[in-house]
Amino acid sequence: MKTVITYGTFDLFHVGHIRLLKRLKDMGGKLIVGISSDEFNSIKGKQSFYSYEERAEIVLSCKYVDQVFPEDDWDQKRGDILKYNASIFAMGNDWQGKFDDLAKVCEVVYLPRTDYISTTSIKEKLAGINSKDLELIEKSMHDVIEIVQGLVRK
Ligand code: C2G
Repeated sequence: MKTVITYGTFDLFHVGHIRLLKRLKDMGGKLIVGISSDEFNSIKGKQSFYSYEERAEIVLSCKYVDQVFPEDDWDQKRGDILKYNASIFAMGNDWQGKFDDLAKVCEVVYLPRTDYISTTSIKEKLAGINSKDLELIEKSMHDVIEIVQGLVRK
């Protein structure tokens, strides 16, 4: 039985997350997951729909997951690996190469992502708008604000 450790926000839990967690569970037998805290998400530039507590409860309810804990910063992984005696650190391959330094303390594995789904794409579909259109709208709004402010100053 090997302990596998992974990290993520896991917001709007979807099949991409589940398929990764299943593969990780199959790799070692025991799977522990660092769930990004709301504060750490801010550092990552992410605004999750669900709170840390809700995301942790959802991921822990997944049959492939044995334990969850908070991920509060980029630099805790090495300590966590030693603390939980993890043999394998694994992430989806959108992180390919980013954590190779952890090979000093455990095996590092990157697995193929499930390509067609992401939390961002879910949010965009539900909002009925894509990120490019949203950027255009936001830029137009900033332009209008500048024009109005110019008029007010005259
Ligand atoms: N993932 C996946 N397939 C998807 C979406 C995500 O395999 N369609 C994987 C990611 O590669 C990651 C994990 O699911 O390994 C969690 O993804 P996110 O919740 O987006 O987490 P992220 O923002 O990548 O945070 O310190 C590491 C960070 O906390 C990772």
